[in-house]
Amino acid sequence: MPPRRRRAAEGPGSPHLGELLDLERKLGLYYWMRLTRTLEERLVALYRQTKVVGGLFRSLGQEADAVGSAFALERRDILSPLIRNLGSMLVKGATPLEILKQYMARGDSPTRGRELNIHFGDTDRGFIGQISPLGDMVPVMAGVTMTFKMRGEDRVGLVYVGDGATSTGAFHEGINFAAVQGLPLVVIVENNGWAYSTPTSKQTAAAQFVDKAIGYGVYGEQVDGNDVLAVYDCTKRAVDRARAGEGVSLLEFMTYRRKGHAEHDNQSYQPPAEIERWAAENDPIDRYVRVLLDREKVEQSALDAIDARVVREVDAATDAAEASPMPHPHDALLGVYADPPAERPLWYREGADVSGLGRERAEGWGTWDASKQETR
Ligand SMILES: Cc1ncc(C[n+]2csc(CCOP(=O)(O)OP(=O)(O)O)c2C)c(N)n1
Repeated sequence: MPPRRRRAAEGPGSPHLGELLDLERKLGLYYWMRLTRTLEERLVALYRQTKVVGGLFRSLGQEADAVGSAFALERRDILSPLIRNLGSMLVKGATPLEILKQYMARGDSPTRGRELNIHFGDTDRGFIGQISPLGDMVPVMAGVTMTFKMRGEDRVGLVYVGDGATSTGAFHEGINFAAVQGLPLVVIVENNGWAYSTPTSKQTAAAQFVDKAIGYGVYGEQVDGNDVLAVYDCTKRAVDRARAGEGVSLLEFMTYRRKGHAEHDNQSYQPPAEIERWAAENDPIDRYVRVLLDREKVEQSALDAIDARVVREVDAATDAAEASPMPHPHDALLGVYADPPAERPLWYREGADVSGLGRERAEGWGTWDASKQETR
């Protein structure tokens, strides 16, 4: 089956699932995109104050891709995010406070300062902890969705890969296996033009990533990744197909990485005019604001109220994160050795009071209650 390129190819009979969303959900999409951007901007300020430990990864210009796709999932579905999918994790229930504590390596962050940035997961909320090796989460998600199929669970998996990750063996093995097994998996290739300093033209000889769907025998679709309603529409269709037992989809989101690989990268290899053009003409939030104001007839004051709410939430989370403690050195041992020890403690543990730590997970972590969330 030839991959579909864009919405127009569907014909008049096919409704646009994004446009069909009610206004509350459309405003929800705006909230999540604005929250993603504001939270990342706050992290940049903290990074410059040397309060962030390790690297800082931006998704500037890719907020629609992350938010619109995660929005197409149900609570019971599982997604596997990457460093540019902060928005996906927020939609799935990760909180700004957790993100800030992670980036600042605080002792009561989800990983207790033992991992950094957005490298953490919670299967209860439906996002898996990410790892750095590119493409490796595709076979992992093939395994996750295989369990859904074997147990007869009505659940779908979604995995993100960058254009660079498509060049790995793991990507190929994972998507091929999932395709052959007919697993309920959506594979999203975020084509943002660059993989570190490698442009897409040096990544693949294929004209477009969506063409790879033909080789794997799966459904494929390419979409404007900076149009949040189109992203939702395309992802929802793939999710519905997966849920209906129609197997794997490969979706290519056309977007652009407006910042360097991470905050330390000065992007000297990216043509400045290219970055400026995407910022001026194709910012996903600017574009969506125009849709809400002009087509949906939303009042500017309604958007201002969402912006103010986002700033309040990020301010409160920043204060709480800054007030939280750095990890206790003994935390590094928690969950590594049996407690109480089966053997006499190692010399450096003797006399150490780790009893107060008690739990493998930090206080409040893993106790998130989906039913109490206001939005989504
Ligand atoms: C197998 C593997 N090779 C190399 C790297 C180093 N590396 C980390 S991110 C990155 C670029 C990723 O580009 P892409 O997959 O397009 O995602 P993007 O950063 O553009 O979102 C590279 C080469 C890695 N993490 N794993």
